[in-house]
Amino acid sequence: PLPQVLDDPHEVERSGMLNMTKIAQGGRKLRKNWGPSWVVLAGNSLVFYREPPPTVPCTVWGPAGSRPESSVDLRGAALAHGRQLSSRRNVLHIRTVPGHEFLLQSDHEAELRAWHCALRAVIERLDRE
Ligand code: I3S
Repeated sequence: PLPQVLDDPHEVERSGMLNMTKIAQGGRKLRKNWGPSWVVLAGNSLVFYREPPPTVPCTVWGPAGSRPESSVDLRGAALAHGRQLSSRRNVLHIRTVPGHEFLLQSDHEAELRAWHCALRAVIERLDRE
């Protein structure tokens, strides 16, 4: 099934390149596997693409027709600093209701802080809905 965000491309809150690793899937711990990802925050979802769109920053969506690598529903998700979970700097930890957990990281502190604010705002909005 297509992620719900594709139904409404106007709701993109933020997009950009981040380093990402999943650390748990359905409550089961996974081995870290850090890698770059094009991340799109839109609607109630966080969507991960392997590649950025070809015309950054004109296009906020992934490459035309490209399929996301994965996406998660942020309703009820928990957001926290990830500093206890990684030796990297500027790390965010997200845990979703079904127990999927991942870390997002940027070498640029301001970039990660902006993601933190955007994610917090979306999660708080979803909590009120
Ligand atoms: O939380 P950990 O186990 O210290 O995370 C590190 C390891 O996953 C390591 O992989 P291997 O154990 O397969 O060699 C990764 O290469 C590191 O990047 C992980 O630590 P950081 O601190 O980068 O999240």
